[in-house]
Formats: sequence, C-alpha cells, structure tokens
Amino acid sequence: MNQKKIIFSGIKPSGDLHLGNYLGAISQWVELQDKYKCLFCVVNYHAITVRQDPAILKQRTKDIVKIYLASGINSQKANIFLQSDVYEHTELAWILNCTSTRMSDLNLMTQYKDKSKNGENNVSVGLFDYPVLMASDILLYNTDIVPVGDDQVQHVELCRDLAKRFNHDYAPTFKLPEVMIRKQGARIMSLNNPDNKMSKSDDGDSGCIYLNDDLDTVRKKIMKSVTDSGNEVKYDLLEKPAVSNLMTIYHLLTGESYKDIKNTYSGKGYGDFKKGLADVVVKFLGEFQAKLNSISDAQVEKVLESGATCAKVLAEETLKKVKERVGII
Ligand code: AQP
Repeated sequence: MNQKKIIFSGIKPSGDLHLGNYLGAISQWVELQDKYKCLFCVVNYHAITVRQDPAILKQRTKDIVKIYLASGINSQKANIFLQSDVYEHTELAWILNCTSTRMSDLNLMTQYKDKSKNGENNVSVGLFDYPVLMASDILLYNTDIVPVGDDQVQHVELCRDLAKRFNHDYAPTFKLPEVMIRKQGARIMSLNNPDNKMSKSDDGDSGCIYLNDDLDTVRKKIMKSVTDSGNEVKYDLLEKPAVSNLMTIYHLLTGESYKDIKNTYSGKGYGDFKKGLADVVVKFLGEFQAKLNSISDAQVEKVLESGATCAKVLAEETLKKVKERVGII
C-alpha cells in the first residue's frame, strides 16, 4: 500500500497571527492537506517561553484553531489539535534534553540569540530549550516533512541532528524529517523595515498586518509602509527590498506574477501601487474575517477533541518505543 507521507507543523499563540504566519505557513498547509497525512498543532507550550496573560493565552489558543479552519484547513482531512492535550510532547522533550541535546547545540540557535539580546537574566530556560520541544513535536509523529517559514529552518535542522544522535546512541527510532519552505513568502518582512521579519511580538505593531486588524487600520498601515529610493515598482531584493516585500504579498494574495504587477503599475509610482495593494489585502482580509466570525466555539471544541484522540495514538506509540530504548519503566 502506498502510504501518505506525514506532515507536521504548528503555530504558537504568543500573539495575534499576522499575514507572515498566513502566507509563510498556513496557506501552504492548505495546499498540502489533500496529498499528505497532515497534523497541524497549536503549540501553546511554546507560547509560555515568554510571559503570557493566562486569559489571553487561552483565548488566542482557540482563536488559532478558528484561523486554521477559516484558512481552509479541513478537520476531516487534517488533524488539528493542541500540544497541551498530548502530554507526550513535553515528556519526549525532557528525554531528548537529557539524551541527545548539548548546550552547544542550543547556543547556536539564532532565534534565541535575537530574542535574548537584551540580556539573559530576563530570559526563561524554556526559551533557550524550545527547539528541543519543537523537535519532540515533530519526531513524535514520524514526520516526513515540516512546512515552515524560513526562520524555523535552523530548528528543523537541529531536530534532524537530535534524531540522528538518538538513533546512533540507542537504536534506529526516529525518522529524519525534511524542511519545506515556500519559494516566495517564506519570510514576509515588516512594513516598517524590510530588514526585519514581520513578527507577532514586534515592538509597536504598525509594521505587522494582523489577521484580525480592522480594515481601515490595514489600509493605513499599507499606505504608511516604507518604500525604497526611486519610484519604479519592480521586484529587486537588493535594490528594492521594501517594494519587493510588498510585491510578494500582492503576488501571493492575487496569484499575479511579479511581471504582471510591474506592468500594471508601470509609470504610476509607489502611491498607486500601495493603494492597489491595500485593496487586495482588504478584500482578502474582509472575506477571511467573515469566515472567521462564522466559526463557533463549539466547533473548535469538537475539532480539538477528535484531533487530540488521533494524535495521541501516534504519539503514545513513539514515546513507548523511546522509553523502552532509554530504560524508563
Ligand atoms: N514573517 C514571516 N514570514 C513568513 N513566515 C513566517 N512565520 C512567522 N513569521 C513569518 C512562520 O509562521 C509559523 C508560525 O510561527 P510561530 O508562531 O511558531 O513563531 P515564529 O516563527 O517565531 O513567529 P513570530 O510571528 O515571529 O512569533 P514571535 O514573535 O512570537 O516569535 C512558522 O512556520 C514560521 O516560520
């Protein structure tokens, strides 16, 4: 029998989701659900690596499930579940911490370096260790492919290294997952600064288009976005990183090629292009938010209950094997 390959990916409820999360990750997942066996998780234990308001965290966790559903992820085809409903994630992370992870591995992680640059005294051990929990998320399900934005590539590579080390030190146990990133949209940049990625925990939110932003705010953010020197609308990452980023958003939401976008705005300048982009994003978000508002809390509960039950079957099997190898009774 030709078994479907397994896909795992997740998003942490550490803030409201933005267009980068949607274009870099979720929209890609929607395309994959017909071809692969997919598990899409809300990784809420990752969110508490930085301080969260408990009530907001609970709400955001459920809101992400609504976002998955509104984006077109079909819970009949893909398994949607919460990380905290399957305790095997945290248990495997502890085992991998002890058996296969070196401090030197985690010291190399650039995301940790970026997030702790204001001083390690205020940074949790969890933030340092979170790539190991992410490795556990992936390895528990015999994952073949991990579709992510490009900020997560280094963490998937670490996951492969930990799996190889465990397989070598004990016995073949884990499958080695491959990373999958989109050709375009793997790193949507801030509207204020094309050197920084659009991020949930960005200081100030004007560079970030949130999926739940009101539509007037979205229009204003786009009209205020930084552009590059000159006035020609063309895709050129070196000379025009800001305009190229805006063109990527336009391209991904409309399906129009960069060449067609350039031709449409030829001789018109940045102002007209931004107006056109604002129309595109507002249309997309208007429709998206209408779908989002039609999803009930009861629907979310139901999806999560069956998602956790299915995920647990796979996770238990892997963890049992791992504990056996390590000698944990
Ligand atoms: N700007 C982005 N462009 C493309 N993809 C992105 N992703 C995140 N930002 C962009 C992808 O979205 C998925 C979920 O990410 P996450 O929630 O696990 O955490 P993250 O990568 O750290 O995302 P944020 O928004 O930057 O969150 P904070 O600010 O809380 O750290 C991943 O596949 C990610 O690559």
